[in-house]
Amino acid sequence: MKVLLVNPTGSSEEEYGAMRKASTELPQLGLAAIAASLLQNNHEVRVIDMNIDQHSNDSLLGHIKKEDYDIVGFSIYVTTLRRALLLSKMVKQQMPEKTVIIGGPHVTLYPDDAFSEDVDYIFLGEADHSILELIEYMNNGNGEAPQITGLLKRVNGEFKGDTSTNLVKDMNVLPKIELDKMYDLSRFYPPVHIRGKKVMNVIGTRGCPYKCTFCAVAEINGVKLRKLTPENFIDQLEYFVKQGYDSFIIYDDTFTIDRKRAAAIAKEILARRLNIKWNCFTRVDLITPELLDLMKESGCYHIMFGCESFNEKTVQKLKKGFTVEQSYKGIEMTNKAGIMAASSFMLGLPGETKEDMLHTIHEVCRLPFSTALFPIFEPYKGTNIYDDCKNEGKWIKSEFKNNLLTDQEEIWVPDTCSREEIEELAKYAFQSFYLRPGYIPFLFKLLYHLPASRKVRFMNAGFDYFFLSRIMPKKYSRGSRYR
Ligand code: B12
Ligand code: SF4
Repeated sequence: MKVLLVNPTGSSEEEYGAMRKASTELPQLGLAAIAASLLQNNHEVRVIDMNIDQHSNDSLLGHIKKEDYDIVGFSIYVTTLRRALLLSKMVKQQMPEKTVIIGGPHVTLYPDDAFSEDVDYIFLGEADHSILELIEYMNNGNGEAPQITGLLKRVNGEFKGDTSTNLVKDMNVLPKIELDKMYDLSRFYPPVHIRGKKVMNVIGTRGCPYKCTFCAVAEINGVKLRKLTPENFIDQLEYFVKQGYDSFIIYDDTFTIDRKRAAAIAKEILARRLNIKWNCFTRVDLITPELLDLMKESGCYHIMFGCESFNEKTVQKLKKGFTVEQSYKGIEMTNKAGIMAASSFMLGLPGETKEDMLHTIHEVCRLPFSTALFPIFEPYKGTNIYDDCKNEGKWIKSEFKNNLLTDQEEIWVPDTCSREEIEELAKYAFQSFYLRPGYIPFLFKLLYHLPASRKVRFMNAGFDYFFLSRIMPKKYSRGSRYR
């Protein structure tokens, strides 16, 4: 079969607005995993990232016609749902014989959002194996509803099949993801602040046992942690090192969740003399000084935490499973180990007053963070907090949007303050953090390690964001990801 897999992102401008020069585009690993399974089984596959490959909706349609794919698949995040459904409609209108399939985190949580006459199959959960089962089913004559875990088929206008979420039992049996066989890797670009000349993203675990109320990972990838062995994980890194990559973003939700494994990975990086730089995401309560030292020695220079707030009642309400005190300690420990600490802080959470948010912002500015993000909270369907939001705020029509690409007109606002106030606080937080004199040493450190081309991008992005977006707010809007 000839299969096209599409990441239907908007352009950098749509998604990042004034921050587009600081934008990131790295290979989407979900599609890459499916492509790897297909390639291993001798199917023809092409993966398109609409932003990177610079495809408009029409040019994508032209490409599908020209290449005559049998199956066209779209990966859906909450932000890309609307575009994926529009593209499905365009495909079906012009080429009804094509099989349109849909999968990804958002439809795993909310399959009904993709119940459309333009979609033939919906995959719930991880499709590494089930994509092959679908092809076998299609080759075998396409009966009523397939008996494949997590696969729904449109039959007479209704979706039928198995509604459970498909989770791969053992990541180690999956084929190696040879990204260079699927994408033109030279066209991707990493976040501006990442060290190293050539940067690649990798993932070595799936699932998370924690129950943070705003997060959907447990729903999407399950509560059971599945992991590549340190050897298999390092093989993945080494594959790229041999191609000249010297820097990695490890996208595991919580890299140090298994501290023994994290230490084994660091040791293996040193043993194989990979000489790389890397950064990861983890929790403040899952690090120790010894582990951090080892990570630093093996090239880790930056860790992204999710402290979320410096108000104890909020952190407990979010069921983060740690205390504010542990956040303070974790940040101190990370800095002591010589690793830069970054964190995200959501503004406009249910129950948080303006004073609570100001307290968090002032604490963030006081502490040694190299990067701080202040996204405006949005309740996503499928998370526990979504229910809290019904009692502690309301959805209103507003000139502010949730996500540019979802076209969702209503936004959620807490009872405690207005959206205008939260927008103001978000601006205030960014300015207070990045434009204070105390940030200068961090800025120099960040810039010092960047290759020249990215230094220019970094400075450009800052200028657009802090200056041009103020004097020309229409032209330099903040985009869907940095609202
Ligand atoms: C890495 C990551 C990113 C990276 C992606 C970059 C990249 N190039 O990889 C970045 C930082 C850019 C990002 C951005 C965003 N992300 Co994000 N991200 C993740 C993260 C941590 C890992 C995703 C991943 O690579 N998983 C590993 C792969 C193998 O799994 P997968 O992608 O789920 O793919 C499997 C299945 O879903 C399925 N599948 C996927 N696509 C398709 C397509 C077809 C046709 C089929 C059949 C199957 C299928 O099969 C795959 C293989 O098993 C997840 C958390 C998580 N653990 O899922 C959040 C997560 C997916 N992100 C999330 C969100 C909300 C966002 C943003 C909207 C945040 C924001 N406001 O800016 C943006 C949206 C980006 C966009 N363009 O749409 C949410 C999604 C919730 C939702 N309802 O959609 C998650 C679940 C985190 C959370 N807090 O709950 N993200
Ligand atoms: S926020 Fe992180 S630790 Fe919490 S459930 Fe999500 S992935 Fe797990």
